[in-house]
Amino acid sequence: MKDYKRILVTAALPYANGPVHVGHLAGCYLPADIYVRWDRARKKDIKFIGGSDEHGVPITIRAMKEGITPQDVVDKYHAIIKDSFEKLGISFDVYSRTSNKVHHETSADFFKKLYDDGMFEEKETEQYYDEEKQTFLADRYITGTCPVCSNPNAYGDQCEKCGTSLSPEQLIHPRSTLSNNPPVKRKTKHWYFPLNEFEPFLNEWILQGHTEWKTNVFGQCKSWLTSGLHPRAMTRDSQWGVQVPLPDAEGKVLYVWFDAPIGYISATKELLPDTWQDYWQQDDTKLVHFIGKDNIVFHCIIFPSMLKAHGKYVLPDNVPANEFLNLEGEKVSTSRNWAVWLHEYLEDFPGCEDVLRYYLTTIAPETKDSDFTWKGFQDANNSELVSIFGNFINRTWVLMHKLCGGKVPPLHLDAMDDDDRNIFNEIRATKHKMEQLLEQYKFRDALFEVIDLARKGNQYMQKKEPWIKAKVLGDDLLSGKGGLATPEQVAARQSIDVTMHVCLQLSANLAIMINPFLPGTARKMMHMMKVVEKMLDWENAGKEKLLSTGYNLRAPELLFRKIEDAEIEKQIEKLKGQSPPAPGGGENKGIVNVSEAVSSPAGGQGAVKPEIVFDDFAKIDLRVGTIVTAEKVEKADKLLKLQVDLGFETRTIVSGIALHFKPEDIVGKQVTVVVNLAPRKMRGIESQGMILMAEDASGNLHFVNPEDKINAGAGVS
Ligand code: B3M
Ligand code: ZN
Repeated sequence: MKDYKRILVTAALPYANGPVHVGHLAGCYLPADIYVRWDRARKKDIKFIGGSDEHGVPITIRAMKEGITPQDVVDKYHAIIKDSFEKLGISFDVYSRTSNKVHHETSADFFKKLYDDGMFEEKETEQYYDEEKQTFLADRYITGTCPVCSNPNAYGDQCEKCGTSLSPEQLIHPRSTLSNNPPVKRKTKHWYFPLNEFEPFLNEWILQGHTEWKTNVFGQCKSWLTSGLHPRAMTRDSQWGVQVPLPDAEGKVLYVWFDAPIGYISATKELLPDTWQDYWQQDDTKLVHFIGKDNIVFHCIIFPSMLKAHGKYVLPDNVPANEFLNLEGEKVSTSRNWAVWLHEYLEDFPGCEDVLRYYLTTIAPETKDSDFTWKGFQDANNSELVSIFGNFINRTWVLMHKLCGGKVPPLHLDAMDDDDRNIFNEIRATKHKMEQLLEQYKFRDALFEVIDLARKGNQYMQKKEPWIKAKVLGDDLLSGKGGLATPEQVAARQSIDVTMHVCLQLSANLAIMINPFLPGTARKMMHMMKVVEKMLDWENAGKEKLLSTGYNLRAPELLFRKIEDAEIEKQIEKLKGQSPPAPGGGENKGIVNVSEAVSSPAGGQGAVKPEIVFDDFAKIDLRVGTIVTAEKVEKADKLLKLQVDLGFETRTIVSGIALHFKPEDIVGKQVTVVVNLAPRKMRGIESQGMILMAEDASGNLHFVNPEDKINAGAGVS
């Protein structure tokens, strides 16, 4: 691994045309913040860059609709977004905005440098124009009839009914969504960036040089590069944005995806006017972009090509993009208001900022889309934060006050047994595992390790039962009145001391380990321990003597409170009131159809099932897996129990194929698996997915698999 001197972390700049929701937080801000907090605790030279993306068509449209200026729109939402991030502890070193002067200058200069180097091709093309609104129309703002499926409301870039990607010219009877008039064609000139010329560089840099990138990111890059890149217009006709810095460019602005990533550079300049170049132009900087999956092409292909073309800049070391977070089984949709907005959450659950951070990290869509449910949120709080982590800390503090006079008791080495020593081993092992996971951007698993350690703390305390030992001593001896007379009393005293000492050192370690994830909780613990922030330095993790013997500790504070059913029901009601879950609503017929097709194959002779829309199909997550073990299920002649390696994890799948295959014949075979099917118990075994099979005319089953062996986990679409 390269030895970096400094780290620069960026998180995607959210569009300031609306507030941010839980999907944004889970997708990139939270993982970025955890990573940054961990690096700060490791004393790395690290800067965390963020800001609002304040240009682009959606902002001008919103302004037009509301009869206000684009500046009004972005002022309003920038403030709301910034406030939500601050309250949730997203610890940017700078949270800037692309309407700032420094950004306009920086991005105009960047464009000018590429222009002067002869990088752009100037081309005149015809584009749709709305005469009434006097504006060129972005593809999304033109609707018309889909040439493929005749849906009358297809967009200029895609038909949402049949999923076909379109260009506005393909629409039958196009209309402007702004005025509802048919648009006219107008000639317009733009500057094109020759992305195609960067293919050799990208092929080498990504496909050969960054095979360690997350599979979802690497896979998307590969597919873009395989399909071939084309020149892209880097300017637009608009009044809102960064003016194109050329004499003959009246009414032209930089394309929002040209200027937005440069926003990372301008924000760094704002933060470090004198030293920003160290972070952007020195080879020993590790640049990491945290983003959601819809931004992969911009951060892995387009922006790096721009940086390369410019010549002076470092390229990202990694782009750990997340997949999407759904809400109660449906895609988050801001236009349909199907979302949990952060500013509303903060109002509804004051003091529960860390609970949201916790739940979102445990369900982080790191390898595949995941689902936010209010019930899941409540469970994560009540049965993990309250019952495991909070419970351990609380018991430790209460008992320490009750049995040890509020002081850290001594550790009697001779009185220690394997259980006591084992806790220290567990602490060190957890630290080590966390480091490996965090280094690989596996935040969910790293957090699991912390909770697991707290769970072990509870088990340890339960086994040691210091409260039972206390009975041997009685109140007077416990409080130090009178000497310990019998060997039994001495042993009891020592056992209590050791247990509580171990639990306290474990608590201090837990504070360090939870800190990157739940900083508010770590602060409360610091207060209870009466320690300074320095104790939370990562180098202290794993140490056995963080709190000195005899040190007086404060009274316990409740770290987490229970979340009641009524609070959850209120949120679910609120969500229901916001919008119907999906166009057409209700059950997802697509999945039902597939599962029926597989469990009772039709052999190809059956009637074609009713039509589904692309969205239904897109919900099914299909992956290639490799069967690693196979065995018969007792008392079930048709079932085989399989372990299937899916790349990101190995799952147990029960499949009704035992009459067709011998277990030993199918180990090593590749199969296609529906990985997001709700788990189902069969003969007491939970089946976590379903294998696709094809049935031929004679009723024989065949696996559906790739022609050549490929990596487990590969997506099928
Ligand atoms: N504003 C898109 C988004 O919020 C865009 C990201 C810019 S990052 C430079 O998804
Ligand atoms: Zn269509």
